[in-house]
Amino acid sequence: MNRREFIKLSSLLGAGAAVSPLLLTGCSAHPLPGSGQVSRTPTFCDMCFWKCAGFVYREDGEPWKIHGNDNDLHSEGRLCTRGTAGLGNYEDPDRLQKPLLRVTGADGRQTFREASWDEALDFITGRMKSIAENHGADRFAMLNHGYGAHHFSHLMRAWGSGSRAEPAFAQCRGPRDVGFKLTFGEGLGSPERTDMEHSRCIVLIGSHIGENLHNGQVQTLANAWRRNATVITVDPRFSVPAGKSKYWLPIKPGTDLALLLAWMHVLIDEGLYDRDYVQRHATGFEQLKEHVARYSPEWVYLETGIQPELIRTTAREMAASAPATLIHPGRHTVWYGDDTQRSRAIAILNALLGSWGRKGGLYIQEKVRLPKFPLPAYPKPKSDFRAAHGARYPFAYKGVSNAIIEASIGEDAHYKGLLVYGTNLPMTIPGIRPQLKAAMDSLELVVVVDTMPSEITGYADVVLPECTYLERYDNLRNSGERHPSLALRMPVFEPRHESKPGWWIARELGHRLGLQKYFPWKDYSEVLDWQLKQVGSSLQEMQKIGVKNFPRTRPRYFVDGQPVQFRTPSGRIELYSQQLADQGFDPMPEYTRPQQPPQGYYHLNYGRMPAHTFGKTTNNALLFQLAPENTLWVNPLVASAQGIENGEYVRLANPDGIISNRIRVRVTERIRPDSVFMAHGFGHRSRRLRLTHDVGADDSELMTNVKVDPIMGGTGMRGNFVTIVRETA
Ligand SMILES: Nc1nc2c(c(=O)[nH]1)N[C@H]1C(S)=C(S)[C@@H](COP(=O)(O)OP(=O)(O)OC[C@H]3O[C@@H](n4cnc5c(=O)[nH]c(N)nc54)[C@H](O)[C@@H]3O)O[C@H]1N2
Ligand SMILES: Nc1nc2c(c(=O)[nH]1)N[C@H]1C(S)=C(S)[C@@H](COP(=O)(O)OP(=O)(O)OC[C@H]3O[C@@H](n4cnc5c(=O)[nH]c(N)nc54)[C@H](O)[C@@H]3O)O[C@H]1N2
Ligand code: SF4
Ligand SMILES: [Mo]
Repeated sequence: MNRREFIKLSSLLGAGAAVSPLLLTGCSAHPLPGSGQVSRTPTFCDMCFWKCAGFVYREDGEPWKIHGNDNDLHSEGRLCTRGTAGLGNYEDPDRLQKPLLRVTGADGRQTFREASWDEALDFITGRMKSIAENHGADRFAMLNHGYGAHHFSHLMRAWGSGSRAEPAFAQCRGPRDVGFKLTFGEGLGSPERTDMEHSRCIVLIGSHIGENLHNGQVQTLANAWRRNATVITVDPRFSVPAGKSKYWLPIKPGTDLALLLAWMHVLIDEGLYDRDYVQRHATGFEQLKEHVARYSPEWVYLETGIQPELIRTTAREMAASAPATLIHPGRHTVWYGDDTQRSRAIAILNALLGSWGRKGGLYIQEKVRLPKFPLPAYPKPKSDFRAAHGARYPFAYKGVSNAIIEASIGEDAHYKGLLVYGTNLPMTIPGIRPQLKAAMDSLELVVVVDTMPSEITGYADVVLPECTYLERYDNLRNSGERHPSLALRMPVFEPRHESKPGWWIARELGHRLGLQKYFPWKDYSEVLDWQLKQVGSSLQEMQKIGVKNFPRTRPRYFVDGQPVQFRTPSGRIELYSQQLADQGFDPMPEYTRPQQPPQGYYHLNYGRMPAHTFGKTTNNALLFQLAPENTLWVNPLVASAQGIENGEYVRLANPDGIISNRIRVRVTERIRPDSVFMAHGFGHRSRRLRLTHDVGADDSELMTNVKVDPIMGGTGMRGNFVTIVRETA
């Protein structure tokens, strides 16, 4: 067993004096800004996962600004605050600079020392080979997030590993996509196929768009408001979109499924559903009708706190605008453990309104048909991500990150090695810290590829510094969208320090593992140029324009009179799911009452703030200036009962005895008295993140009551309760 200590990142070498990072814009060396030679280089943004395209402008080679690309329909030529602050990531003085290797010092304490790339890569491939010989190549898994990960998934597949997982599934949109796949045979994609630009009625269930800043989505919602579309927001908190909505339904936390069933009840009871669409495309209507009969608005009122008349009025509003009515599927959908079923209910409601495949509802996405660079086929792995959870979670069609960590613990563990790319697991997977520590003790190799000294690096044997998105080529952006388009990410600057692009790291590892035939390029630009030439463009052209739009080849909506084949077993929309029934799950969503907070405790509610993406931008100097810390939203009734002042610092404690960092109170009517709210991504413990270290509180460490979705393994995060601890008390 390799007992590994968690390496406190303060012990990293080269810490140096705490310099305050310069703000970039306008701080370059020019005596007269504006007098130099201006050039621009295309990129697409990596500050979040929306991938807006833009240009980076330089003056005499010095960074100047990032601006949207007017040809980009993803972003309509506009970047959000985080996107324009991308240079702050590039210039961050706390970036990882050199490969680091775990060593045990003379005093017996473990620490990192700097290593050359050759030494670090040889060390990794040496261990990978011994794991492959002793156990099999399939026993090396990868946990990843972010676009650049594709270089490493290629490496893993070439090596014979089939186990990869990203938090985007079991910590984010997995339940939603599984629920929609079970119903319509397809998920939602990213960007989501929501046709808000044409919707006449939009229902947001906990989607706090406006705080959740996915660029194109915010713009289409704003346009819907301009067109006077009816917006109905269901949120226990008076969120930004709630404030602009015609109806705000301040629902009791965790009871959304009851409301969704009551809406179905009203649509069917009053004959307001799209009878023709349902007859033509769906199966199981009679069973659904019988199922929802007992969910009357009067009964559901007692669960949700939403008045029966308001439930009826909003259902009628939805029907009046259908099929241009969108019940938004949400994105971060791991809430209470019944999340696939809640997402199924959202899918079914969309089906009753006839909005899937219809203008103003959910459109049909289209990508560019971009040929893959010709390479030999991958070997078939001996096992894949399902080995991590076995027969549990039968509908997990992608890797379950938490299950992979659990399957890395102990001498008999399935996994023997782990590569972590671009995901800060201790803050990302709720309640995972004890398992992460235990996995570290068992695994023979832990490699972390990151740009920053995030908490996860403290668990590694080897830390590899990747350069930022502004210093590298990645694959072309080719997302399913309203309009097919390609976008280019290319190096604007040379990689700083000794950081390297992901494609280079993957190729170097591949060559050392004898996988040369999977990495025949010298530079990744060769791959992009080859692909672009297959679709009538070239790297040279894209380096000038950044984005190329292509015409659609298929209609965006169903065509009247033409039959539709859904990718479900029945070929129809499945209101009743035989697939779920066969696995012992409810074939139609059932409501169960959520756990209530114990006396003196509150629901721990959390979400996004516009200025940051999780914890990955909080150390960015430009964004830190805008929003240095998160705050704790507390209802005035709670504040006065506990004598808490607006602006004072408190801590939160959970029933398992975890106590948070300090967090500043914001007393506001916008939160219910049974809940408190904070933005996720703060309370970093890594001292090497010098700006953001110890600032604000971390929601994830308080999440020890994880509600696992038995259908697909998602980690429900909303069943956690906290009490407020005053510093002065
Ligand atoms: N408690 C709690 N947990 C959550 C959520 C929540 O709201 N609350 N939200 C969930 C959701 S919706 C999601 S999608 C996930 C997100 O989970 P993650 O994607 O893990 O999010 P971050 O914490 O921002 O971690 C990103 C990591 O990638 C690194 N990184 C940034 N850029 C690069 C790069 O170019 N290359 C490499 N190699 N690394 C890079 C950062 O330094 C950081 O370590 O979290 C989930 N977990
Ligand atoms: N600025 C910014 N934007 C982002 C991100 C970011 O990090 N920063 N991350 C992106 C990612 S990966 C994701 S997944 C999305 C997530 O964004 P969304 O999918 O929109 O949001 P959630 O985090 O699920 O939901 C947060 C909202 O749910 C409400 N809520 C809490 N409990 C309940 C409940 O029981 N019922 C109902 N109806 N509502 C409830 C909260 O009050 C809050 O308003 O945001 C994306 N956009
Ligand atoms: S929404 Fe903002 S942060 Fe996300 S990709 Fe677009 S510009 Fe970048
Ligand atoms: Mo997410």
